[in-house]
Amino acid sequence: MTNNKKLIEWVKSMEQMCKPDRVHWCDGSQEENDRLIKICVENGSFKPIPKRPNSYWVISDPKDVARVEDRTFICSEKEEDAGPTNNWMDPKEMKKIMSGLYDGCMRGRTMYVIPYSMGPLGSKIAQIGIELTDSIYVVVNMRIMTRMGQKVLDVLGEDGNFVPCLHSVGAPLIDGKKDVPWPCNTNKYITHFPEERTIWSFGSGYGGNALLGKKCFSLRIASVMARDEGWLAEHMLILGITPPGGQKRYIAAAFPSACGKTNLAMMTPSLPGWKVECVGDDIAWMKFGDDGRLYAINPEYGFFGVAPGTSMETNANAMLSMTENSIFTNVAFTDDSDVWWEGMTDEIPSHLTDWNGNDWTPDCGRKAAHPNARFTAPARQCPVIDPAWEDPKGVPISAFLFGGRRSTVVPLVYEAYNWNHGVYMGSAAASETTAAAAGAVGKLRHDPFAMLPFCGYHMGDYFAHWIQIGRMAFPDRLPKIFYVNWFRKDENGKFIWPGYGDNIRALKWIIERVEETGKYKETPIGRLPTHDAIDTSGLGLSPEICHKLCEVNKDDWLKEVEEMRDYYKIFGVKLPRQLSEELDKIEERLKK
Ligand code: TSX
Ligand code: MN
Repeated sequence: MTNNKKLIEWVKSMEQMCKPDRVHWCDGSQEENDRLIKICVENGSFKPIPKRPNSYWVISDPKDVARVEDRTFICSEKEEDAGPTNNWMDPKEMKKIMSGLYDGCMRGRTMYVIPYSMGPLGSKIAQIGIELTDSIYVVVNMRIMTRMGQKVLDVLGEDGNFVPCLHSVGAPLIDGKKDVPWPCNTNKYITHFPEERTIWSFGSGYGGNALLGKKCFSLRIASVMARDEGWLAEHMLILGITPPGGQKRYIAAAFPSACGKTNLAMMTPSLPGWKVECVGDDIAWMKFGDDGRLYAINPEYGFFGVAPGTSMETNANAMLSMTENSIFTNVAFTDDSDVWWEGMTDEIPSHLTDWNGNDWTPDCGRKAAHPNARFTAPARQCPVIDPAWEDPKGVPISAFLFGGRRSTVVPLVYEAYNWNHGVYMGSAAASETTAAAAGAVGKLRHDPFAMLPFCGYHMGDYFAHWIQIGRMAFPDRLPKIFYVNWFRKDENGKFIWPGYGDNIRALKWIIERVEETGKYKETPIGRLPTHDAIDTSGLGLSPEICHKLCEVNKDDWLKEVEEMRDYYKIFGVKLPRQLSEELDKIEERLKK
C-alpha cells in the first residue's frame, strides 16, 4: 500500500507498456515468499535442497550466465559524459528501441512491484529503489539481497524519492505458449539513464543484469549521485579488524574480479587474538560524518558470491552463511540432493547432475558447475557479520586498500604518501587475467578502482571526484591508502605468499600504519614495510622471499610507469593533472 503519487503513476505507465496479465505489489512477507517459491517448485524451475532448509537449486538458460558488458549502456545526454570505457547511446533513441521491445513483453505473466532499500531502512546514506519485474527468480533473490517490501513503502511515504528500475526477461507467454524453466531473450539491453536516475533492463534473468539494486543502482547510478552530492559509491568490501587488546578499525578494499574479495571480507585470521568481522563483501557507500571522517554502509542485505573455489578451506564463513535460506544458481546437484561445485571438496563426487541438467562424471571433460555459478545468501547468516553492519550511521573507515593479481613487480603491501598519491594507486589498479575470464591468461588488464564496468560516468571525471573528496576533509581525518598484492610468484610459477588467513599479517602492518607505529622505509613508489615489519612468525618463509615481497625493482617500475602513462592516454583531457603529476613524481623518484 502506498500513496506515493509518482510511484503509482510510474507503475501504471509501465503496466500500460509491458501489458502483464496481473500486477502484484510485493509486501516482502514470508508467506508471499513461500507462495512464489511454491510456484517455481511446482513448475520445475526451482528444486528444493532438503539438507539446507528453505534453499533451492536453479539452473539458467545456458546462454544467460553472466553480466553482458557489451550490452550495457550509459545513456547520458552527452556522449562525453559516459566516457571512453562505457557503451553509450542517446537516451531518446535507447528509450525508443526499448519501448518497442517492452511493448507487451509481460503478456501472460505477472508484473511484480519490488520496493527495496539499499542500506538500513531510514539511514541517511541509504536509498530506495522500485524494481518492476516479470521474474519470480528476481523477486526471491531481491528479498535476500535487499531490504524489501511494505516497510520500504512506509519509509518512502507520500512524496519520497526512488530510483525507477524496469526489468523484463523479454519472453511474453502468448497464444497458449508454454513457459520454459528460465525464460530470457537473445536481445539483451542493460541500460542506465544517469540524469533521470532510471534503469531499464531487458532480456536477461541473471544476477547483475536483473537484480537491479546491485551493480546497476548501487554502483552505476549511485556513482553519479555520489559525484553530484559529494559522497562515494564504491566497488569495495568493508571489514572490521580488532587487534588483540587493541582498538577496532574498519577498512574498505577494492579489487578487480578473481582476487578473492569475498574471501578477504570474511577471512579467518591466522594470527592468534586477531579478529576480522564482515560489514559487506561487494559495495560501500560512504559519506562524511559530522566529525569529518568517512562513514560507510553496505547497501546490500546478502551475498551474491561466485560458488566455484569456495570451500571450508578458502572461505569457511561463506560456506556457513549458505546452510539455509539460500539460492544456488548454475551449480551442480549431487545424487544425495545437495549442491556441489569445483573446489568445494577435495573428494570429487563420482556422479552429479551438472549445471545444464545433464549427467556428469569426473572423466566427462566438462565442468559440473558453471565458472560463474552463484550462491545468494542472507548477510545476517554470516558467522562473522559485524555487530555494526546494520548501523544506519555506518562505520568509520580508517584505510582504503586497492589491489590486483600480479605475479611480478608489485610488492605485498605499500602505503601512499598522501591522498592524491593514493588516488593514483586506485587509478593504477590492474590484474593479470585468469582462466576464469575470457581471452589470454596472464595478460595485464587495468581496472581502476575495480570500477571499470561499474562507473556510471566518465572515468576521468570519476578520478577528479576522488581528488575532490580529498579536498573536502582535513587530511588527518581521511583514510590512509594502501596497495596490496597477494599473488606474487617465484621463477617456477609458485605463489610465494600464503594468502588467505595469512593476509592478516599484511593487514596488521596496515593497522600499525593507521596507528602510526608500523615501521616503514620510503621508496619511489610509496612507504614499504621494513624487512622486519611484517609479522611472518611461523610461516617458515626464507629471507629471500621476505625480501622479494618487500622490495622495489627500479627497472621494473620504470617500465610500469611507462605502461601507466600509455594507459592514461585513453582518458584524454579529462585525466586530472594531479594524477599525471603523481606519475611524474614516481618517475623522478625512481630516476634519483
Ligand atoms: O581469495 C584469495 N585470497 C584472499 C583471501 C583472503 N585467493 C583465491 C583467489 C581466487 C578467488 C587466493 N589465491 C589468495 C588470497 O589471498 N592467494 C592465492 C594464491 C595461492 C593459492 C594457493 C596457495 C597459496 C596462494 N597455497 C596452497 O595452495 C597450499
Ligand atoms: Mn563485485
